[in-house]
Amino acid sequence: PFIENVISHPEFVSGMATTTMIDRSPELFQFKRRRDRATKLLKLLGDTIVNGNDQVKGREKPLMNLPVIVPDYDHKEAIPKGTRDYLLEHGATKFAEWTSKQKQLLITDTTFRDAHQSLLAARVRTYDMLQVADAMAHRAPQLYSMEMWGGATFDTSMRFLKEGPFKRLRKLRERIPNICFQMLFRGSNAVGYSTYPDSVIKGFIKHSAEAGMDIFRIFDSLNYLPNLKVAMETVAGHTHGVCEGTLCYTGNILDAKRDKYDLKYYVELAKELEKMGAHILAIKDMSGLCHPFAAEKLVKTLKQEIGIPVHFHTHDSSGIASASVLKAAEAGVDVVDLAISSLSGLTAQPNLNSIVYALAGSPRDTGLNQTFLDELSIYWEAVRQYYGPFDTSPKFGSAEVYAHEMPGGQYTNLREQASALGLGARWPEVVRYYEEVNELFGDIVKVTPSSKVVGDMAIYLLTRGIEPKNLVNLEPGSQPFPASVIDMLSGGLGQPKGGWPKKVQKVVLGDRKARTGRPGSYAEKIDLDATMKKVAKMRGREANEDDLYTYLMYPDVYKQLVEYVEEYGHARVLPTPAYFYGLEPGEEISVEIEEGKTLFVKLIYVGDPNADGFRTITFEMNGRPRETVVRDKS
Ligand code: 3PY
Ligand code: ZN
Repeated sequence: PFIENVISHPEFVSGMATTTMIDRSPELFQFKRRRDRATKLLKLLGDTIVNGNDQVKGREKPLMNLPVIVPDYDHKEAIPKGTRDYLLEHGATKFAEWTSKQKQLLITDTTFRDAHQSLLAARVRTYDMLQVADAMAHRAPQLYSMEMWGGATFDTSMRFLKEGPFKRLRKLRERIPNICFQMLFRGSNAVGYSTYPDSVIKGFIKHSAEAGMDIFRIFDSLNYLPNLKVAMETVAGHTHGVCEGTLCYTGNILDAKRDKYDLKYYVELAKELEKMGAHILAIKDMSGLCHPFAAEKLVKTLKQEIGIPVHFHTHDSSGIASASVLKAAEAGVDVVDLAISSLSGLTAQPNLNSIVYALAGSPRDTGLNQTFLDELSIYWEAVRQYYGPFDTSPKFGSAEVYAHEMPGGQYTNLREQASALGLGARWPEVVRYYEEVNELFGDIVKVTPSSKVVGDMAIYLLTRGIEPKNLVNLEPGSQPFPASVIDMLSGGLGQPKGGWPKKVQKVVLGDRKARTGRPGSYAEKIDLDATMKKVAKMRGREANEDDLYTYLMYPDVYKQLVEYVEEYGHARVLPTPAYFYGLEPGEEISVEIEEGKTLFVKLIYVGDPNADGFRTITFEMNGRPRETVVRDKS
């Protein structure tokens, strides 16, 4: 039973309490922890009510008028078996063979990762995913996988949502044990933007697999294969997981004038990836440049040239990517990535629900439950309203993407970054600079992190009024170019096809030397045990591998998160409207601060600031009045 405090402890009540009673009664500390949690929660809510959440400050509060209807499922039914059960039973090689043999078009749902990364600047919170997790496990066991981790979400979940990324993985895994989870892994850049030493890459992958990850889509932002080797070997050799070797698609294989990235280039890459041990080949069309006829040709050719299944990933920036998916399906692609209707299209993946409908009754019928998918769409449509301030994708599909080639996942983020720098009104110029910087760099594959470097340089040149075409006339080494640009042109991300343009490299690097080897081979070594101790010291408790690898990816962001949690507790327990926008007087929410322990919190009154600028905020918590004092920073 829950023991309220020392004086209600049975031993105390019996009059037999001794001085060791407190030591022998850990439940008393549990109470203290709960009280701490409740106090911190009120502080967080109070601070949000008075000062606003930094993420949405100064932006209009969105209309949140649609009811949130969480799809139901049969609570008495056992969770049906899914792809993960097959994988765990038969292993990755057999899993890939099974994939190849399926007649139906297999589907990866990207709603929990790429879709919101690409439409809502990666801001969707774990809370909103967990609400539908049980229903997904029960009613969508036919899904091939759910992409729900990696890419930019590892960083943004901490930085902007104040959540631990491993917590997301673990919580979802608990609720969805049957469908394969999939992540996007940036080769030797892991889930960061620079090169990590091999030991970190290996450790991160093994640990993620233990935490519940199944399918690892491993790519390199320049298609520089040596960067993929360590990650691919670790997945295939040291985990239960599936190694998805990835080629990043750029250019246009049907345009004879753009011959840097032609069909032959991709076939060679695919064959290499197969030789390197990929269980599956992914075509990663991160910008949505693989138009329907290119998709048809590419898939048909790859299916003839390699023996492993092919998984097609694209973005709908052009507005015609669902045609690419259907052409790929006709050409025999095994798996495709799609997103639930209300989080699909534009810079995200094409519409899952509509493709499922279109294929119903055809030889490639997906077997998915249309009714459930449509219920999910209604749920996400309502939840999407909460994220209004980040919902900045273009309003229509546009052929301009074929010119600027910006990845879907970068579009909303770069737009956010440009606005933050006061360049919001100059967005068309940002786009033009982006395109010209790509040419300056020799027409490279653009995907994180290389795409971020192009974006950084575009913004740098634009803010300084330097036209990209004039860059080669600058004095070498005379400009404080962004560190990311200097790093990339010195070989820090690896080598692009054909190497870096010499003149540009000279201007950017000045006297610095460029390297041409595999960056991971000269990345500074990291002592994992010593780092673990350092993290434990920072936390004042024993550290675990979730802590270690989160810290290794983003040391500063992790440290800020730890400090935040010490002050405010776990923000992830708050419903999303309360997290971003606080509460209105009279508004009540329920918050599960820990499994089975729910608080009902109602805002009663926000006091005027006192002489020192502090406001007292009165809440009602489980029916009792509680106050918190917050400094008004305005
Ligand atoms: C990422 O690396 O975050 C991407 O989504 C690349 O497309
Ligand atoms: Zn993508």
